[in-house]
Amino acid sequence: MRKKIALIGGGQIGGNLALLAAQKELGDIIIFDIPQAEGMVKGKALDLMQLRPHDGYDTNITGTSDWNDLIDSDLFIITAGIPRKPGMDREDLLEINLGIIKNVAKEIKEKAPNSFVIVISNPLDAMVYAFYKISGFPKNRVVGMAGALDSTRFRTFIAMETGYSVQDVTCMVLGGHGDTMVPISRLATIGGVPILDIISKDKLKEIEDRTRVAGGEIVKLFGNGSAFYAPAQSAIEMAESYLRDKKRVIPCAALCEGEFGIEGYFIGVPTVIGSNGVEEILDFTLSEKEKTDLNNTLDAVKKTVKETGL
Ligand code: A3D
Repeated sequence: MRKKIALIGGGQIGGNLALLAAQKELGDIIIFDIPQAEGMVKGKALDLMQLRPHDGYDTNITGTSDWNDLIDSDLFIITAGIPRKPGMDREDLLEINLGIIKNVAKEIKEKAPNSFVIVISNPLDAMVYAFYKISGFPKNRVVGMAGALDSTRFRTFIAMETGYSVQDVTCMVLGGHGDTMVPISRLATIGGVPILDIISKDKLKEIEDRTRVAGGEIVKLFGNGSAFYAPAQSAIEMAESYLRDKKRVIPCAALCEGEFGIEGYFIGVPTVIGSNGVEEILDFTLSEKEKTDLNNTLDAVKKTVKETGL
């Protein structure tokens, strides 16, 4: 039987999630949005159904604003909420998106208590925490998408700078999904060759700085709304690893209980995702500077989480 994939929020990211999930035949897809946007998600679903003959995939895609259509879904990806506008930081979205996440968590707990949930709505580290607290789901079934995107941005900028294939650039970005995120440049390689043997320290610093504000760079260019293609694909990699038990190692916002010395917060760490959801966090020894940076980003996450009042 095909898996049932529920996309909560059918806006920019939600629409692209549906396209990518369909093209990968991850399961049947339901795009959910508020009643005022029901026509929009039904229209997107129908448009995507009509794309299927080109690619030859047989998944079903539907749109709805009725939670009853989501009963027993296997996987939820949540983008419900508002995105940033120029001049806003992610924390400015807290009040509105928290109200939405609280409601979504209650519904998912009732309609699909055994599902796996990927949260994308911002401010990410606080929204995934709020979902976890309100749903009461076990920690292996709640995760936030951020590090996958931040790392892919870091990889992209390294590939753009060097001209080498982006496929061969490996590196990770840990910490909160904000300007305090921590690119772990020490471990970055291109085809296994340490990055600092290829580009200068100064250049690398420039790339790290650009990575930290990469989301804002796109918000400024758009003028209205935030990035959606790369965020959607980042979440799909996580979803695919869960649905196909791939056990990929992806930086994700997972609940730390002692890993990296962090207790009780969701924050970006290297996470193994398989059919049991978040199966493991790969803890490793950080340099003194990385430890300081991670504590700094943790402080930022704690501050936003505190504002949720949860
Ligand atoms: P957008 O295109 O506005 O789509 C959001 C959708 O959510 C809209 O269609 C709304 O109608 C819908 N919505 C609002 N309230 C509800 C509700 N109660 N139930 C269901 N749907 C609802 O935004 P987007 O897709 O560009 O971004 C979605 C979210 O992702 C925003 O909060 C962004 O800030 C966030 N985002 C996160 C990242 C990360 O890396 C974590 C990256 C990019 C965007």
